[in-house]
Amino acid sequence: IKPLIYNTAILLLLLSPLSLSFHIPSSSKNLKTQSQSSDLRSATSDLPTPVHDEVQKANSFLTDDAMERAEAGSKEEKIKLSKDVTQTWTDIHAYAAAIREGKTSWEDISQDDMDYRLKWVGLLHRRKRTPGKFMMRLKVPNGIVTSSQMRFYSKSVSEFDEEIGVVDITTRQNIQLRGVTVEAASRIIEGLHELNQTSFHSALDNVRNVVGSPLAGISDTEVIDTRKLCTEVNDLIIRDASGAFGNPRFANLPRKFNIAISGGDDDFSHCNINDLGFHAVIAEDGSKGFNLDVGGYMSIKRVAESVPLNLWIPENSVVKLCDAVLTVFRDEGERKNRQKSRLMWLVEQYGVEDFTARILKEAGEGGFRERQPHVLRKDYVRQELLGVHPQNSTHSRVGLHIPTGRLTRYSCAALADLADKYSDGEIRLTVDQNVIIPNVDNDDLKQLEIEVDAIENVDFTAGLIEGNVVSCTGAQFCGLALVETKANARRVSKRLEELVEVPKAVRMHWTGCPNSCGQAQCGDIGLMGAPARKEIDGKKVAVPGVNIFVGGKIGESPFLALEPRIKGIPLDGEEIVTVLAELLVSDFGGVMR
Ligand code: SRM
Ligand code: SF4
Repeated sequence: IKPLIYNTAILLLLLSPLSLSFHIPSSSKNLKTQSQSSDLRSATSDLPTPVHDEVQKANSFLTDDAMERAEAGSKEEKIKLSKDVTQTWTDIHAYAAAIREGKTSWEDISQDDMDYRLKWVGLLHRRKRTPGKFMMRLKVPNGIVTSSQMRFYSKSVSEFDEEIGVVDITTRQNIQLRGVTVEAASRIIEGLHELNQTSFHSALDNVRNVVGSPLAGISDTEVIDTRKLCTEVNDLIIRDASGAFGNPRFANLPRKFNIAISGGDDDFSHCNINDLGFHAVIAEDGSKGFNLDVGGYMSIKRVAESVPLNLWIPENSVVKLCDAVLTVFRDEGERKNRQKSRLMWLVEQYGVEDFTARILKEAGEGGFRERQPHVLRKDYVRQELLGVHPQNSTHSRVGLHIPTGRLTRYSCAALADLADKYSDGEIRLTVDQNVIIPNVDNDDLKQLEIEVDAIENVDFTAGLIEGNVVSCTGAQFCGLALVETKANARRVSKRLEELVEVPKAVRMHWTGCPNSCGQAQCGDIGLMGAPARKEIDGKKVAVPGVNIFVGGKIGESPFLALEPRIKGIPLDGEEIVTVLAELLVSDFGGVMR
């Protein structure tokens, strides 16, 4: 009887226009929408099979306690409760169909769907900067992309205006497509699914892209190859019990959640700023596994470095452990004050020891042990990612610089061609927003260099300053930005490269606001959007500026520069260049050219 009831319920739900959240205000434009409700029904009548049926809604996984707290929780919690977020996959098809048939426009879609719930399928409405257009955030576990996927990104954004139809590599080794319309969104996601990739679970209160080592499987010093693990953890998050994309179990978390898996001594994944950071360590008896750090995060109100647990996890229990932590976080995490919803707050509420006991209870048997000693080998030097590096006696990996991670439709297509020709179709992304072409035959390196030189926005070689810039999205697309970042980062680093010679790489991290998506506190130099004042015509006026952080460290001895050393430097003009040039000389051994 039960399946019959549920199936009937689904049918009714699908046929009901009420499941769609078009908002019905009183302007004449929207009166059009009301009069079109029957049209809308016909537009929705041939909807695709929804990903989930009634028993599998995200909210049905909340415990009674979590549900009560969500009901009394933040406005975001209420939006997630008022319509299950898993419904958005069905909704986006219906909205697209209705718009394509000229029956409505994106402006008639409720703001709760447009600006919030649709994030569950990876669609972030850029209302402030490009109204009606989305950024679509994908999932790229371990940052590994195939040439077919890269070509698909190019094709997908090619139907949008050239200026906004671009592709970004993110600081989580991930891809974002821009300029996406409602009409195109569901089609693009279906195309991704055909290529075994998704945008689901990438942007709402979900687990973000699982970051791994960009040198997995191609580094002599690696302890554990992170590729399989990142895929397995990603599958835990994004796939339901049948293996389909979209997992209601973890679709309504209290907040975003970051997981990083480091396969060796370089910690390319930045474990210290992730909610879960797995450090590969060989146990005293020779078995492979990970020490676990928890609670790292950055936000406007608080930047917290992760804390170590007295816990070592065998390689084959990582998924189990992630499952346990996510379950505890989903059921017990804060749902009222979003500034206190990140995992660290729950860890602190328990205390580190009790938190460890709680997640172990949830996980059950898994061969877990006490944290294992890890001593950095004496000859340790962090491996370089950019440039040509031997992989074995016949092949090399080639790290290409992508200025501020921004790719055009043409550069994506060209990268796909390069990968097909030189690396069996494989492209790797890094958290520094660059790419690695692995497995290149040494005999082909010269030809590869010639071909890369012909591609816009892709550099075979880059300066020690320009090549090490990281930048968040900034004001071009991000509504939270205080300043433009990517264009400023490129202009300023080019000038600095001309002015100062530095003895080694200087990592400059640009971030448009204190959310620190560009991880300013990790940079050798971090630049964070902030108010500044400048004298214009004898008067001090407010202009966009930056606060400057100095001394962040990544890798095996990470350090977050929590307080800015210099504040309020205007971004336009030369002052920012002068200030940074002085810093390069005073702190980084730079010499003026
Ligand atoms: Fe972020 C919000 C972009 C990595 C901390 N981040 C946003 C939004 C979604 C805000 C918005 O709606 O506009 C930005 C979208 C702009 C756009 O159009 O691209 C945005 N964050 C990014 C990306 C694209 C920056 C980049 O150019 O690479 C990165 C996407 C990563 C990914 O693939 O998923 C990105 N964001 C980060 C990181 C770095 C990291 O994960 O290593 C952080 C700090 C680490 C962390 O999360 O703890 C970060 N983003 C935030 C926060 C502060 C979180 C908090 O707990 O308060 C916000 C604000 C929020 O979530 O409410 C935010
Ligand atoms: Fe936007 Fe601020 Fe994140 Fe930059 S740091 S992408 S400006 S939210």
